[in-house]
Amino acid sequence: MHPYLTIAAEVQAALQSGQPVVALESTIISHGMPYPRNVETALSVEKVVRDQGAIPATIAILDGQCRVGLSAEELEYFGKAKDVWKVSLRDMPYVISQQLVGATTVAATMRIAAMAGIRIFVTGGIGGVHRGAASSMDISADLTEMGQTNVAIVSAGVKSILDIGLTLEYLETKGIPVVTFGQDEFPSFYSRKSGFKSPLRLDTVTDIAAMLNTKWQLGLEGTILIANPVPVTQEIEASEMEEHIKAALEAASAQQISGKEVTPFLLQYIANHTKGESLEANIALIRHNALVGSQIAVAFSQLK
Ligand code: PSU
Ligand code: MN
Repeated sequence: MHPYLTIAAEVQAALQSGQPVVALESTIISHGMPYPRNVETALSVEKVVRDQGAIPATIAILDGQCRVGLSAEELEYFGKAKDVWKVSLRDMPYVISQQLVGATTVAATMRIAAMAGIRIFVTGGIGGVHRGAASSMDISADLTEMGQTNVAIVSAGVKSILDIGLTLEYLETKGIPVVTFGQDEFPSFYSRKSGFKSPLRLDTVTDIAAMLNTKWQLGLEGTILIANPVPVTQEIEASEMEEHIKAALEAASAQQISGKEVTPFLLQYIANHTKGESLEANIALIRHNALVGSQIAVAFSQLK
């Protein structure tokens, strides 16, 4: 066993017996949503995973350990505590050696999931290439990690606080397949549309599981990004979101927000200025990703 890895007994048992396990991130809990909806969502997402016959494993950093599988009390703590670090790859050795509390981003979550032997990871939205990256060089470590770690990601596409076109280009450069589930257009988180055609499309979870198996058996390292569009009834028009995104970007620039604070700032600003509508859409799409991701995990476990 890895000296910095603690896997919950239930998750460990599932991994040993080849049962499907779904990894979940914690930045979304500590930095992505307000309390108490964040904790309610984390618990309900775990329930969706269980209802599909898979075991949920929420990942975070606690007491100098990478933790895989949290208790309800621990989820509550991550949702409530004010001093939780947002931990991407570069923060891991600091937060772990200093025994600080850390919520993991997509990049750190997938790395820890891989250490534990989990192959499927469900989240809301990934980080990517930011608008204005040509001068800011703000490109999320999620993207580089996705090029090298063999954990599939189910997300609702890429939030348009990012430059979606440049993010898709970067994914292509890194050799990362992008597959949209059930439609031709790549979705943009709150909206089923983005204005960009998805590089690939598959319509069944068994086809997605087969593609994952094929990629990794070929020795091609890295993720497959599975884009799962938000349910029609919860969708927010891209044009409506665009106003709020523009305002958020202007506020970030005026307040000189930089580095790891950029993404949480933009998310918070948009949540505050859309009167809860975006929060409801956010919760609905994560639950839907958990449903589809768990079905993929079940199909994948039956292949092996
Ligand atoms: N995008 C979202 N919601 C999120 C995040 C991104 O729509 O919660 C979080 C994820 O944890 C992601 C991280 O991994 O932000 C990316 O942060 P950065 O851009 O600083 O790499
Ligand atoms: Mn960044």
